[in-house]
Amino acid sequence: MQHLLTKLLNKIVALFGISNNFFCRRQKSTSMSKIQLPDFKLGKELTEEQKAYFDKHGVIVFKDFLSRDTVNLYLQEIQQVENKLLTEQVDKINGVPLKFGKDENDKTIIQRFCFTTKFSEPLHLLLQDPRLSALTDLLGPYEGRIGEYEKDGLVVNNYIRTPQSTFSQMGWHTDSPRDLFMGQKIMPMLNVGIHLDDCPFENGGLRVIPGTHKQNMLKLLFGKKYFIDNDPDPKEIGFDITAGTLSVHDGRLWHRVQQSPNYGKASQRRVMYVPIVTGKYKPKSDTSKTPFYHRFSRKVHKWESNSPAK
Ligand SMILES: O=C(O)CCC(=O)C(=O)O
Ligand SMILES: [Fe+2]
Repeated sequence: MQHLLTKLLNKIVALFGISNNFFCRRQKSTSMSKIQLPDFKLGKELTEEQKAYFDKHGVIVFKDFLSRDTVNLYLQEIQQVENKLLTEQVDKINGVPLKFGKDENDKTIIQRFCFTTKFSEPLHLLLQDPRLSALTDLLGPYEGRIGEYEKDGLVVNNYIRTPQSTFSQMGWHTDSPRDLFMGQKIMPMLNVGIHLDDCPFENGGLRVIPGTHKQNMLKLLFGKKYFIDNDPDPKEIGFDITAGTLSVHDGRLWHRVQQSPNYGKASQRRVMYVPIVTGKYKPKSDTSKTPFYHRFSRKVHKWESNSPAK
């Protein structure tokens, strides 16, 4: 049986062209349920302790990456970009659909932006911060780069729980299979989150299962029902996030976003994400096609927004 499974796994690995030693390290069991975060600060170079922590858990959190003033500056920038995109009735950027919803005052809002740096010089400059370049070390031995023009570029997620919001949570997923939907082999990647609202654990937010970045390919693809499963996992952990915190998670890590128990402004959570990628440089442009998985995710969100759990 073990032999058969190994054969099957190897077939899948061969099919998707993934290097064996990348995915087949065994997942270590972990029973972290309480959040005990070391007080990491992000400098121009990572410390050995930070690297070891990330290697073990597949996630790391750095407090006070941005000051409150800088957070406010970026929030204003995002507001301006939103106004511009709404006025110009833009619904896709570089082939990637924007996600629209309504806030507590029934005003149309954009709940997921992508390639945001295209419209904002301060946000473009943010991605040149040497502290972000330092994070590429976490992708080692692969050579990483900040994906400003790749995948979805700098994403802004704006979660809010209102009757007509289309985006107040996100089901379990890893970020890896998106490569498969793009007809590419899975490459290692990191997702860097820059958090713009205070979000204590009790208000929902990011939940991850530490250590799952070392799971094998079968678990990565079939361990949970992608985006449909919103159920808490006994092994998941969450964080007390303050505005200006930076998080990094490995693209292979199982994660989700827990819905806030509050409604309206009190439920709002804005977070920017930028990928750290490796491999062939594949920038997107105005002529890029819409990836297939966006049609699927739209269906899930539509279904979610009509479900009684909201
Ligand atoms: O909003 C978050 O913290 C996570 C978002 C996420 O996992 C994603 O966009 O893939
Ligand atoms: Fe994700």
